[in-house]
Amino acid sequence: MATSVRFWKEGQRFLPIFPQLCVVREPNHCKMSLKKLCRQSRQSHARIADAKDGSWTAPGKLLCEPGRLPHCRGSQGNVCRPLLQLNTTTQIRSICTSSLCSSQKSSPDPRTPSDPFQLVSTEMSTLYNDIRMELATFGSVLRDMSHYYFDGQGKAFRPMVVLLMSRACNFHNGASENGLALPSQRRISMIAEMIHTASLVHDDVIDEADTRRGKACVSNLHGQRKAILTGDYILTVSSMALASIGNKDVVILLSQVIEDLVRGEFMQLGTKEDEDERFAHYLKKTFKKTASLLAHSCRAVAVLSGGCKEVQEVAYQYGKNLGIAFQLVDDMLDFMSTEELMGKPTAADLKLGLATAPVLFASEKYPELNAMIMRRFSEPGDVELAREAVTKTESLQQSRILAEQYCREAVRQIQQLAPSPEREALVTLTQKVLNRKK
Ligand code: GRG
Repeated sequence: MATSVRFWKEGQRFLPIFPQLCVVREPNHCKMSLKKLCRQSRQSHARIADAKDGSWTAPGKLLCEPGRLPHCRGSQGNVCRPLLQLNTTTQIRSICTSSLCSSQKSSPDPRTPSDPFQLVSTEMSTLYNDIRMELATFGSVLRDMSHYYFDGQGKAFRPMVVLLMSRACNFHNGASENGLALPSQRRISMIAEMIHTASLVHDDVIDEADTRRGKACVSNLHGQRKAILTGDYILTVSSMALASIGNKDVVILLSQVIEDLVRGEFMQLGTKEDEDERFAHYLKKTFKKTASLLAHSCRAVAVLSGGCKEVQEVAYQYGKNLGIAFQLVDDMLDFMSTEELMGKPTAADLKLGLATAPVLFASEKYPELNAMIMRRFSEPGDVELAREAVTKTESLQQSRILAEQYCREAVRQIQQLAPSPEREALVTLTQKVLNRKK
């Protein structure tokens, strides 16, 4: 294994990868092998988990166990303690452990399942129908085109996260009497799926894709011009649904997502000349293209639950870290999975000129990849050589370790909320993201 992962060195290259490390700049981390760091941290994490183990105080009490947020009083937010800060080497190492489950010591409610899909299945069952009703229009072509992807064939990952987060925050804040998401929060889950779908429609135009979810994509069936308008239409209807919630803060949060999506797509069109800046550029792009939607939607439902700033931040950080992990796994699957499983061509990123995490890791060992990255794998043989380099190195494992780091941070964040089946489901979801095959 290429044990010495160079981005551990001080400076531009590693700080944005593990933002938590920014607070310390511990010189001993320089050039420390990822394996060694993970081994050491596993031990220290076990100690931290032991120390943090304790019972959750009943709703209404302001004090809670170390590392967990007290309940918020409405949206004033002045009773919450600041989030646990990562200030020491031990704490930093604690987020680098390999076992996600080890941090789940505050026992989940054993009576209720923490299966993410099952928990919100009732609320999800009518989601696509409700979205199709929003998109109802007199023009039958536009209606059919905009309904095309709301057929229950997608993973519906984003609405599921949003609904679970809504319920976890509501429980923490005592904001819902029936344990379900509030109507406004459910609307955010619909809006998140609509924004996601609009971006897929546009993405397929930009990438000149043929298939998506195992069927011909909209632009393939109806041409690029109508596909662009369909994406615009879905986006517009989602914006109207957003405005109808009547909360200015939430409108600002979800509008930021749209800006991020466009900026992220723009960033993907360019390549950083400076090798040291490439990983940071890739992760920033990943946040904007994929994680921003989850992060801001999660914050929006925390706002709607009356969560104080700290709870909002927990929700945002969970969505952000889970979203980055989701994209890292997506980028790995592009090298590992099959078209049949994914419902879209694999090995596609290199052909589109994109250098994702596996290639960036492989370039540590094969510096000749850097020239190919710069010319976006445009010369004959580039794609094949890059694929070979990824196979020959441990770059896929390194990408997975990175995804695990983000999932671990997502878990650490969400565990600051009061324990509930939904909170446990959000923890379970991090493992599902890591182990997904499509
Ligand atoms: C129109 C809002 C808007 C944006 C235009 C084209 C563009 C700017 C952004 C592209 C964003 C994009 C497509 C990011 C990819 C995110 C991603 C990993 C998609 C795959 O998500 P899955 O696997 O898909 O959840 P399913 O099919 O299950 O929904």
